[in-house]
Amino acid sequence: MTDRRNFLKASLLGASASMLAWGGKLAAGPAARTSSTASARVVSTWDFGVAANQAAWTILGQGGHALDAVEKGVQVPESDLKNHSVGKGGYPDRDGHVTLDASIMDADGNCGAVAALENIEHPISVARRVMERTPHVLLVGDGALQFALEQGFRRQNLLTPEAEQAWHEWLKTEHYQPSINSEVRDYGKTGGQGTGLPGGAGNHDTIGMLAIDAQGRLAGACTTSGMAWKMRGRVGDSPIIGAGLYVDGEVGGATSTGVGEEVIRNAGSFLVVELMRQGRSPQDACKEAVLRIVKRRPQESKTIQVGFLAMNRAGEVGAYALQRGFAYAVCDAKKQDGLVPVQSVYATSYS
Ligand code: SD4
Repeated sequence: MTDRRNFLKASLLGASASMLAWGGKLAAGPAARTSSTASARVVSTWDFGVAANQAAWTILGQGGHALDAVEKGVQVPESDLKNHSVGKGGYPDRDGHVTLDASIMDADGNCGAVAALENIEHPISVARRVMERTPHVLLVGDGALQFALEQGFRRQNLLTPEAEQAWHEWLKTEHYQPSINSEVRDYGKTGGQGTGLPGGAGNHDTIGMLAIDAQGRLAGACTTSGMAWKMRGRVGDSPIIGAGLYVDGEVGGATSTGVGEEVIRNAGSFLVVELMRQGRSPQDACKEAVLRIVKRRPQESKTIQVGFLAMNRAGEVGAYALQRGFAYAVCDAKKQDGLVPVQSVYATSYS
């Protein structure tokens, strides 16, 4: 109960909110679960995860499957034109193409992903079709688009006038510098930079979501348009199973956000899950994975953001980041709009 009270406090995101992991176990262990939704929970990255979680909860709250919940949840930012780089409305690569990466995974090792997919609003749903209707795990580029169209997805232009204008601004400098916490630039009070500089603020967003349903089934999803102004053909961590997302029903799940190259280098989400398998708490496991990035790239790690979010099979949640300003959203039967600030290696505030 103490943990629960601490969480509720933290979720208010007041100036003094302590940066806690949500350590409360769910009502019943996986073996003893009933179909009560008291044992369901969904978590996701960044402030915009709150709305995504609530969409996921429309499924979890009715005893639905975690896999359906994460797919439905992350479709919210994929369709949000204000979110400049998950799905539609995302900022393009340096040649003006909006290219999307997404992955989805369940507790039994079933997974599917798409990378560098263009002109489809919901890459997460295409990823799920790859998982369920092909013998493969990852489809990329034109092949992914061809598959999506065959599956009945509608082809559409994802480059909004606003994103196109931002791209033209960027072309004036063509400076590629991922900016820290651009994900929350529109949420200035919680750590966004909001500088509006070309090549600076607003050049990456990702949502990673993990859910456990009333029957103790875990699933995860991750979707993004990756780093804005990236090279054509660049693929980040989000569609790479083990990097941007990993789920193992015996242990738990993990997902990541930030500069994907550093996550791929360390097989980040797989590492977090393996550390939890060895007995680490979700928070400790995320911290260790972040510290690996620092160890490998001590200088660069000061200038970029990477955050991990994890949930074990008991429903305990933890996260850790390189820089301040990362937060995760939590939704369960008791509270639908939790938002928890995350501890970081570096204390510099980028707000
Ligand atoms: C990528 N990890 O493509 C993604 C970007 C991201 O928050 O997470 N931004 O590297």
